[in-house]
Amino acid sequence: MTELMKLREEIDRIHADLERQCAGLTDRAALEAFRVEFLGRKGQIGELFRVMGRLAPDERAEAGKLLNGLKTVATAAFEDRRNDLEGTTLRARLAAEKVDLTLPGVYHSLGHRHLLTQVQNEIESIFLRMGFDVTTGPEIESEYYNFEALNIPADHPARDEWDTFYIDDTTLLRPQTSPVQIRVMEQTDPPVRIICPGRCYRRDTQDATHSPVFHQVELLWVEEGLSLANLKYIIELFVHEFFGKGYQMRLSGDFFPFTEPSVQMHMRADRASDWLELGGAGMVHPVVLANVGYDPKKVTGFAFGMGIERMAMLRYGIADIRTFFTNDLRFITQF
Ligand code: 2NL
Repeated sequence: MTELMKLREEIDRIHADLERQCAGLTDRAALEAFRVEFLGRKGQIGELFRVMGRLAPDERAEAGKLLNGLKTVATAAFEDRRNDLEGTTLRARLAAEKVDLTLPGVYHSLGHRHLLTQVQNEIESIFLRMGFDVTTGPEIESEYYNFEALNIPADHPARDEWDTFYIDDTTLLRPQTSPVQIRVMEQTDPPVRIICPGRCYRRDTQDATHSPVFHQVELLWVEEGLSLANLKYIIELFVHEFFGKGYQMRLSGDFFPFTEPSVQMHMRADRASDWLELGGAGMVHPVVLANVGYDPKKVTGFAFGMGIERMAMLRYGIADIRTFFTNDLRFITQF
């Protein structure tokens, strides 16, 4: 048997062997071992190329063709198997990582602002759009800013201890935000156009409409030539912005020591019969203007005050003011 014949037999054997082995490969490590075994530099096919040296020159061309053919077959078998295995791996991964888009989502509970804060922010933005500044001031106040400056004499019932929490003889928790306006006017020349939202305190017995802690927004506009008509226009604008167009408003007489004349503000849904109280208002009393150094003959102003809880209760039909402060999530999460 010639060397070439032996080579042919060897090629056939290796060919059969590699096809059989290749079909049984099931993972990357085995595939790599296969590559080294047959196609590596010292692999079975590589070794056969060394036989070439022992062949007669006229046999070498054919031997080369046969060996190259074997190498091509082995390479193709290796690559096919590799592609197969990678496809299987990919399919397995796709199956394992499949996302079922029809499953219900995971609920993440997000916090949000308390209804009172939402309502206060909304009231602020309505008046900011009208050109008012938002100002705040201390909750612990002196009798002067809270009462004297506001023309509330010492014997006025509002000064009574029963209404106000006193810290000492002349210091108290503010029962309204008016002292903020006094402080602003003391430091600013007219025109003044501000709203003062904030927490207030009163020694009321708690019930559905009274809380010892509550929130108020007061508005103040002082400038030359303002009248009650301007006040009425601003309130009406606010009612339409905050509650909606389908509401009417009405002013009726009242008394406050710090305004003259003083009025009560009411609103009513177009089709309703009951008037709902919004708060009080009036033209700033000349004595108050003089107390902050303004000339009451030159400038006039108007002011009003309303409860933020009350605005929220009217808009959302909330029956009890205490629900704002008990932090029951069944209430809070509704808004
Ligand atoms: C109410 C009534 C009111 C004012 C507040 C005010 C402030 C200054 C001068 C004059 Cl600095 N007035 N504020 C005026 C009228 C009524 O509040 O029922 N509040 C809930």
